[in-house]
Amino acid sequence: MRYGTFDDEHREYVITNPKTPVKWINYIGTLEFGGIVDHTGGGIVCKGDPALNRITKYIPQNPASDFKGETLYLRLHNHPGYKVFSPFFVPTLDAYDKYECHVGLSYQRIVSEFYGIRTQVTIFVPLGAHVVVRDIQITNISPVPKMLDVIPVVEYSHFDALKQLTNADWVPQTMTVDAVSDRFGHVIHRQYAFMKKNTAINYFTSNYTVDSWETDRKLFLGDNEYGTWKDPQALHKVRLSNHQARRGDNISALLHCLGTLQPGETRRIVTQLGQAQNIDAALDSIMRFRNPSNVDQAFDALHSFWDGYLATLQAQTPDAAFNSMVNVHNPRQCHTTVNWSRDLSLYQLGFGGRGMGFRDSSQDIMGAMAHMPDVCLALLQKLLSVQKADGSAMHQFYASTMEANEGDSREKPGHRFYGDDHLWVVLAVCAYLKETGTFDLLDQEIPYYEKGVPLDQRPRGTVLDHLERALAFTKAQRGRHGLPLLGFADWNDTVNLPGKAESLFVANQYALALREIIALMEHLGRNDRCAQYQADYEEMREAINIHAWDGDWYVRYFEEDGTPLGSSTNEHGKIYVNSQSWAVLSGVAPEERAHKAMDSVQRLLNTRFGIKLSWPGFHSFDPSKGGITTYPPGAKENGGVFLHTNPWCMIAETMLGRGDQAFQYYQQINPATRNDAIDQYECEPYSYPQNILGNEHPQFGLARNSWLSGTASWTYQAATQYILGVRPTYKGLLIDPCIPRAWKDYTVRRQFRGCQYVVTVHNPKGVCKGVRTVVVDGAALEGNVVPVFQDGATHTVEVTLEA
Ligand code: IFM
Repeated sequence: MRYGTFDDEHREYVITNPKTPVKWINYIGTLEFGGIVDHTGGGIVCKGDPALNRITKYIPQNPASDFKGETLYLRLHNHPGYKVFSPFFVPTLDAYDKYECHVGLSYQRIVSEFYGIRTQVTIFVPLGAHVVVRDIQITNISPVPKMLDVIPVVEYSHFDALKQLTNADWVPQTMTVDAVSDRFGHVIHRQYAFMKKNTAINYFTSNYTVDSWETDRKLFLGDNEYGTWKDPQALHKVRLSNHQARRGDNISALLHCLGTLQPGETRRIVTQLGQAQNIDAALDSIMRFRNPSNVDQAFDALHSFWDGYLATLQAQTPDAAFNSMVNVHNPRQCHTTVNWSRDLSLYQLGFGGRGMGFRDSSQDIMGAMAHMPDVCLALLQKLLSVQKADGSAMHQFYASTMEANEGDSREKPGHRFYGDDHLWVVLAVCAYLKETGTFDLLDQEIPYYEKGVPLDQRPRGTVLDHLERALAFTKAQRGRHGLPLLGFADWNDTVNLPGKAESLFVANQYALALREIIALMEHLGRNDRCAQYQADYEEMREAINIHAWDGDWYVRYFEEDGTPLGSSTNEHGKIYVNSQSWAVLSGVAPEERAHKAMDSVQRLLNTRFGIKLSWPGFHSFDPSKGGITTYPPGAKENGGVFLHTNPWCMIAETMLGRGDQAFQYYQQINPATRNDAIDQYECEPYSYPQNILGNEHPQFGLARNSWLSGTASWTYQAATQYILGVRPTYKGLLIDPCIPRAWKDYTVRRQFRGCQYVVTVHNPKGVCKGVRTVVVDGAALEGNVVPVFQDGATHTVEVTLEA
């Protein structure tokens, strides 16, 4: 426990040593208003769009010891002079007696003790509000009276986050802060960029008397900015300058003089950093959160939101780390990915390059839909609206404008599509229908995307039409073996083969999408549509098995001339994991090949930090292969442990009945089990990262790009639907566990279509898979699909396994 521990009772991770190997972050609010807060109190805040409406300036590449975005200083009157320190450790780096950062569900609470002063700061965005509240409680825990001042500080970004970094004249010329007093005498800083003055202002205020304030960084740090954030010179003067910045690097620093705190005495100050059209528009909100009891209520409401969100599924298994992830941190990360897609993290910096990814968000939805179906439906509808009339999809879009683009495929003439994007939405819609049973969605009309054409003039189609066009697009785009074309890339963005290369990932994904549509049509009694799709499925299965079986595994790609990639005949990239796992997921691999392929994954790709994406890595740049060869061997897609692919192997193993193997794959990427190697791993132990360096790299085991990864959704699906085996179907809740033999029993409480199912699984014979009996509310059930009850009641489901 070098840096912290899980506190499952409070659904927190508690960091107890601030010198983590990299900043460990948490999310507050949503994309509508919110951002990230690191474990030393720094934060990126934005409203609606981190690229075009950013509020705080946070430059992640600067050293961990630096001030970033927001902080808090305290100063003790030492007579003469002051002892200035930050209860967040950064940026003053004083020795602490206690430091805890409670990484909570949409809140960060930093509790520290320095110089006999205990400070607790709770940082959150109240539900639906456009303000970050910092609830600061300061207690004198020493035996003597202490005279104390409190100075919260924010540094603003230009609203255009990229401009802030690329133009050091225009940006500071436009930035302004002025100070106003409301009718209660409270100071409010109004910060804006000149051109936005009449449409949006940022404000910073508190509920305590402000002695004096500063808005210009240069004056705050002092000495022509040769002063530092570690020891700002302004804080050694009795008062701040009350200067209203008309240009420059804008900050808000508010000096509150608390006077003398007697031993045991506590004071509470609430700061607010918000955005509104003007101060008048913000006043109601400002007044509301000036009142600490409203802050308490808002915090309780946030708690209740998470109670509801997490109540959708709670499991008790014999494995504590599994329980911790499945009950709290994994579904929480799914919520985060639905909100932020791949836009804003400490690694994906929200400067406008990405926005919402079509394939990413389609998959994110699949992890969170049981917990927040309405939010997921709204996102699904947005995704369908950036699908094109030919069935393919735009690669990414910006949620604030709904403007979409083709991603990197724009760069290659003749490749203006990704082989996989559109097929993800087929899987997402089918998953949504299984979860909610709202089949009328299929008849809803949604426009197809056409750049430059007004929304009401775009061609439209029903959701079912969208799905069918997606399948038709892939069917029409096939290469020399009858396998789907890769386009610019498939799920693996970095293999960019010229010409009409074929993708085995897309082939299997297409086959799985066909299976899903067939099951849907059967369920709806539209058997007329099934025969053709069944024939398409058989055709694809045959093509894959005839052309792509390499002897011990499936190849991954065919170049235009028919040369395989991902074959034992290749020098680099002999085997890729996705063509193995997906051949099982799609049902394409016959049993013997399925076992062989997954055994090859185990033998050639597995490491103690997870399964590698491919092996061996490329050793030098080769433009004919694409982005994969820009990484050294073992990094990212070039043979790294690309975590997103691991849950697909877990699912494949459960489909083969190999529960021990599935669970081993689960455990070896569970960040909650990383304490043994945390200095090697470096990232947060409470969220899945995107990538870990593979064993061809000298820094094997180093994780990066935490939080915004498809790993969250798929690991959650693998754990809940395939290992615990509680899986929504059109007809009801399928119970089909595949667990480690050692698990004797476990319970899952699952809300599904308005009812609560309490599923208890008994495993008296120590098997991995095989349901012998299911008893629902005391009566034996035929089969293992628990029907949909319409009564809103709680139903008990007793399951016994036997091979
Ligand atoms: O699948 C992609 C994802 O869409 C973005 N990050 C990288 C993944 C693998 O290339």
